[in-house]
Amino acid sequence: MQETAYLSLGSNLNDREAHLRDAISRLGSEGRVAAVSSFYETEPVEVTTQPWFLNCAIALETPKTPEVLMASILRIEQGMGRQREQKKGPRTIDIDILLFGNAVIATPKLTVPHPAMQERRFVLEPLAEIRPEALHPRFNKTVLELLQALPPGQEVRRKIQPGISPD
Ligand code: PH2
Ligand code: MG
Ligand code: MG
Repeated sequence: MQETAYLSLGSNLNDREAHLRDAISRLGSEGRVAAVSSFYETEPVEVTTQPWFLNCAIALETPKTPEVLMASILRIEQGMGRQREQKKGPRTIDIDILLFGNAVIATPKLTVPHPAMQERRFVLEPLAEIRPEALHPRFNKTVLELLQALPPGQEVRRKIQPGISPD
């Protein structure tokens, strides 16, 4: 069985665009990359004293379970040289599972939907570009509704058309 997972990707070290492209290409081994948003220049939130991020969202159709996909994501992050020094600090690549079909998961290793996605413009804007009608199964709200409910703030600028077409 195939499910559609929505992932958020972010980088704020060195060649951020190359890191996003590399991660998207590696994620292609975990399923079919069905949509890729534009790349957005985004103000750092939570840990605000770090460089601006490049963020995007993708849709991945995958036969894997959420747990197996999460393990693959950790491997990809490690393979791309991610160091875990400061929590929420600068990173070559961060890949987060936002939604996985209608799954609601709360285990020590994995929380789906992503517990902070509803607060983050850098997540919701790219995701609304590719799938505004995707449903958040805990809140029963669409991604577009969550985006429209955000308070003002958190600068997010659409920057690069990735030019990656789904296959
Ligand atoms: N990721 C964080 C914390 N803050 N800010 C932006 N703009 N983009 C991110 O990807 C990001 C962040 C923790 O994962
Ligand atoms: Mg993250
Ligand atoms: Mg992460």
